[in-house]
Amino acid sequence: MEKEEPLIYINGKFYPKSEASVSVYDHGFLYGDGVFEGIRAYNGVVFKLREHIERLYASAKAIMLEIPMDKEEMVNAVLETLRRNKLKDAYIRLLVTRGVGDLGLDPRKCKKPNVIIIAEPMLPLYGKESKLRGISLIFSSVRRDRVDATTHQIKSMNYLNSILAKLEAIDAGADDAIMLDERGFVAETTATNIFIIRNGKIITPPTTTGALPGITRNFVIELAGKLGYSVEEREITPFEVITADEVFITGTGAEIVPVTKIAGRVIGRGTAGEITMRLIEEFEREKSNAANGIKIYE
Ligand code: PXG
Repeated sequence: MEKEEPLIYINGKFYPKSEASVSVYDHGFLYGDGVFEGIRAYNGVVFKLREHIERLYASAKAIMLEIPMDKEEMVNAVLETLRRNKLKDAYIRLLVTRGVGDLGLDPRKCKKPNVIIIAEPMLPLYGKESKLRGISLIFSSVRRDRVDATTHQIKSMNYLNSILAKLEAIDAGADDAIMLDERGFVAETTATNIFIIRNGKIITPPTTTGALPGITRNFVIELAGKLGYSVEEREITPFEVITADEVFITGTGAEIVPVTKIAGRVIGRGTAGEITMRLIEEFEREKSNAANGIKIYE
């Protein structure tokens, strides 16, 4: 028997993957004019779904895109997509594009945003062994977009800034890249937030560097508190990263991943650090806890 195709949500209807498409006149395609979320479900619980929906609507507000449904309807659309695909563990991509317009960039020509929800079984982003061995980063020469420009505080469909940095990382043979703000302070990586540990203190850059207010980042701050660590949000220099005892990154796809090499320098002892491991263990325990998300099936 052939494997069933995933069903994709587009504007309230479900289409098999091979038939799920949007117009080449959609300004999401023509201009990257839209917003998105990457979300995960663990064992029947959509992790921090309400927080993701809140951030989606905040991003939409920032680009003056009116989402044609309310937040509760959006929560239900995500849950329904997971049910239709009979998924308990999944990666969910939720997009709202400006919609179909003409070839000019005037958003007023786009009368109806497109709402798209894709849900698929999750493939681990960095693989299991990277959780123990750690990954390598470089410092990208591509600066994070300015907070008074196309800031990554908006989770928009324009990721060229990150992609340019990712290309640099690939070219250098590293797993990913740290992006600095225009002043030279550490912001985040191409698609994750970054934390460093120095003398038992956990530190992460503020979103004023242009870093996305990551949902995993917030959760890690919460978990650290439970484990008795406080997290300081302050500006971090490249020097402080290189000479840190431990470094790790956080994101929906990545979860928590130790960083053991940066720009050729070995971090700490070159393996996942002790506090990082404790946070990973706590994250593993908590990620499918119904208190941290919304149940798909009752
Ligand atoms: N910074 C940027 C620029 C991001 O795009 C994060 C940080 C981490 O945020 P969350 O809320 O996921 O903790 C992101 C996340 C993925 C994926 O599969 C994630 C993002 C974009 C594309 C894929 O993890 N954004």
